[in-house]
Amino acid sequence: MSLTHRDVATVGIGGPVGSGKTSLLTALVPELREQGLDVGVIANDILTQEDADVLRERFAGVVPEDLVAGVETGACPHTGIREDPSMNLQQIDSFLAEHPELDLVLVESGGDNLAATFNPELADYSLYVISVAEGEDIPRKRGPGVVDCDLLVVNKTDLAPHVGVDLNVMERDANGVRDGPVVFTNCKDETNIDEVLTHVRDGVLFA
Ligand SMILES: Nc1nc2c(ncn2[C@@H]2O[C@H](COP(=O)(O)OP(=O)(O)OP(=O)(O)O)[C@@H](O)[C@H]2O)c(=O)[nH]1
Ligand SMILES: [Mg+2]
Repeated sequence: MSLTHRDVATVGIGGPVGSGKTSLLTALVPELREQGLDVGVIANDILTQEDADVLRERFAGVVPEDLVAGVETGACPHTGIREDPSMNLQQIDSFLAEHPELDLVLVESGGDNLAATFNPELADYSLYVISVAEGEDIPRKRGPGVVDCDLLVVNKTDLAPHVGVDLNVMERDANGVRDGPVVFTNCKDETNIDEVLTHVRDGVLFA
């Protein structure tokens, strides 16, 4: 397996289906570009290029088209980021062959359950995105994604009043099951995206 991805910093973004991983990328990437960083993006999907197509369109004029790629992982989405990340590593190698100037590659995992974590060969820094709409109790369930990631993102805070979720309880529980940082975001109006950005920059680029 090639290890040329070690020449570029990598960030993994995991989390359950629909929690807001692609939306978070949509908010983060233009900010990273504005800060002068050359960024590539990989979207893992089970059987389609759906997220990659969406992101390529959203990043038109911001990220070169050939630096947004889809990886189709097949039936078991966490295999492609954990047990056998070779498809993702090959994609990073392809990026670097054409764009050796790359500073950072962000890898979105296909939506999965609470167990998906990134192989350290693939991600130097990992984010796990859950949403308040999945229920207040998600942090308490101690899924490895929630517990072991470098940064836990609790997204869709705007929906909390509509789904009967107390954000203070989620914050207390999240901090109770993990030592690392937790950021509450709303990707719709970009609340606290700057905080996520600071954690990513500190965690992976200035580590
Ligand atoms: N209200 C609200 N909706 C959000 C927020 N973030 C994302 N969404 C919506 O939630 C839906 C799913 O968002 P995505 O970003 O596609 O989620 P994902 O985790 O990438 O989904 P998969 O890749 O399919 O697992 C979309 O309709 C988004 O517009 C948020 O902060 N607030
Ligand atoms: Mg997505």
